Amino acid sequence: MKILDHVYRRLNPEANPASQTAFERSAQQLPTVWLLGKTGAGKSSLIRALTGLDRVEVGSGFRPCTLTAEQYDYPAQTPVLAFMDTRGLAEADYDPSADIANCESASHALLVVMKAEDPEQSQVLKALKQIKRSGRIREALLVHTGIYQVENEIERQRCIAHNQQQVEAVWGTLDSVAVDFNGPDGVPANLEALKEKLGERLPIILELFRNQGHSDAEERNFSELKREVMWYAGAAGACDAIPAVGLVAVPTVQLKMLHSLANQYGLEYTRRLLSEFAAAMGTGFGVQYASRLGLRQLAKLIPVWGQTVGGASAAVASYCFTYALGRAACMYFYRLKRGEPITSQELRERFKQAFDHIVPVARDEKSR
Ligand SMILES: Nc1nc2c(ncn2[C@@H]2O[C@H](COP(=O)(O)OP(=O)(O)OP(=O)(O)O)[C@@H](O)[C@H]2O)c(=O)[nH]1
Ligand SMILES: [Mg+2]
Repeated sequence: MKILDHVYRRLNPEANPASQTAFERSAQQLPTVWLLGKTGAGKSSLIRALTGLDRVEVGSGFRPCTLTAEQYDYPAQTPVLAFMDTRGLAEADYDPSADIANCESASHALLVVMKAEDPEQSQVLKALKQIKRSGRIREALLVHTGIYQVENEIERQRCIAHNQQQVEAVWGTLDSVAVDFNGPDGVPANLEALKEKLGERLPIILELFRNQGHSDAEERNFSELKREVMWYAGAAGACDAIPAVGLVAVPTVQLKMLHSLANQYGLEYTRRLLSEFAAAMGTGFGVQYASRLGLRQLAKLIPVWGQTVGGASAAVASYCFTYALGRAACMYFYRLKRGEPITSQELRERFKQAFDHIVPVARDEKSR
């Protein structure tokens, strides 16, 4: 019995516009890093330091999001995260309400970016006051940039403390991190601390940008594809928010993902390949999957592996399921390509591990 295969076989991804809607919906609700800071504060430098990409690569042709901000999607082709870069701050009458509204539809973190050497922050403080008053943005972090541009250490600490006080006078106590994107000897300083603090607010940051050691070649291979798998997972999670398409769209998204992954492992994507993967995942897997799918209750898939992700929404379950399926598929394709055997148990363990691993990110993504 290869029910997973049967489910997929009935679907033709090319002929199914539902999944297109899901990708669009997902792209509109990306977790968002909101950068608030004066011209020259280091907002673009921060995006570059995190992503390791230059401005163009982060998101060529930024998406217009509000009148006063530019949005860069990351990665550009398979976006899972957005950076909203304020540009209206230079205007004396910057009104952050449109930017606040933009952040409300997605999980987000507000980063207040200030050059340590620059005490003139009146526009930023004015905007912060309004944001505070709105009561809608809670997750915030103050980033002191260019700290080594102030050479004297005592002076440096004084500058940082001054900006910190100015901000706290408006916002209240606020966590902060002091960095330099071009520190001593041209090496960035405190980038890891920035990632950790940002990751506390948006778990996806750690998933995307933390330096992760890979124990073997298979994991390294997957890490190259992880962002793409997350992109498909995001689309699958978005399906549930679109009435009447979730049932068809979720497996369609997964099918597209398997197709793309197989190709990237140098395998020809055929029905047979799919059947064999489904068989390798194991009969129980397929049966559970198909029956639950019929109920449109993907969330109920979770107890299949004996876990309790209390209160997980269908969107979270679809996200995690798709991610874990992609992870397991990569392992399968890797072994297949090398002519090495793989057991159902190995695959399922990989699936379960990936599922558990991605829950915090899925919650973050789908917490609105
Ligand atoms: N040494 C040092 N230079 C920095 C740092 N951050 C930014 N800069 C420099 O400051 C200048 C402005 O930085 P950007 O990142 O472009 O600033 P921005 O906030 O994006 O500015 P706008 O796009 O004009 O709003 C650039 O020349 C950067 O190289 C830092 O941490 N250390
Ligand atoms: Mg910039």
